[in-house]
Amino acid sequence: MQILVGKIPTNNLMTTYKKNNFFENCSFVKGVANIEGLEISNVPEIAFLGRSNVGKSTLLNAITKRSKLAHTSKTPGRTQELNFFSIIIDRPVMNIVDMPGYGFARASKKKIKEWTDLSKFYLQNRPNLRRVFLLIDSRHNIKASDKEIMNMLDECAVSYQIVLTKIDKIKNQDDVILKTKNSIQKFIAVHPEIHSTSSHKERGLEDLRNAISSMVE
Ligand SMILES: Nc1nc2c(ncn2[C@@H]2O[C@H](COP(=O)(O)OP(=O)(O)OP(=O)(O)O)[C@@H](O)[C@H]2O)c(=O)[nH]1
Ligand SMILES: [Mg+2]
Repeated sequence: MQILVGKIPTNNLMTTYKKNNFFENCSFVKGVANIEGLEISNVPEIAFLGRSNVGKSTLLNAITKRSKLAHTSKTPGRTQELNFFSIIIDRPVMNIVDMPGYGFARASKKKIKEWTDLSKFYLQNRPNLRRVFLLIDSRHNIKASDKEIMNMLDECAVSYQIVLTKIDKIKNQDDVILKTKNSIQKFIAVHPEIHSTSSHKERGLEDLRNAISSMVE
């Protein structure tokens, strides 16, 4: 599909993109429910990954300032496909993928296996995937299921970065950041800088926008 194909922009173009409200040019492209539905793309891509209900879809809406772009829900298991979004400024310049969450115990075993297999295949076979933003609920710290994913990303050398979410819910942000820093030390492909964000209170979003948009430079 042509919409997912484009060239990597130069720095000059990037400056133009920033002026043009980069993230506000984001639109939904398609939901992919199985491996056959994945299309090859050479557009720089980033993905939001994390446990169910951690706030992936809400964060996408917050960074794009589009409250209804991705569907969100109080109940875990809202995003059930790999949802592809594209930033188009004359042509596609970046893909953003909102992934289904893991660790959602109430879905059927069959559904969980389908999402896990699709997500794993996607993460392991995506040459244009520049970075995975791995979201961690700041109240819960990094859990065994997150570590499993981090080990897998390490093994297939996919660059990833931790984004703490819902920091409006915690009192001691510095403690949480320190604890998270300690827990990621033995991992390999993880970016050392940790983002801490609140979509609801619009905290940490500009830094995250900068980190994401730097992926196209
Ligand atoms: N307090 C607070 N709540 C948040 C924040 N971000 C998201 N939430 C809430 O967390 C819940 C889950 O948000 P979603 O964005 O749907 O989570 P998700 O990670 O996409 O979940 P799945 O699609 O099920 O994997 C919703 O009730 C959101 O309102 C935040 O910054 N602060
Ligand atoms: Mg979601």
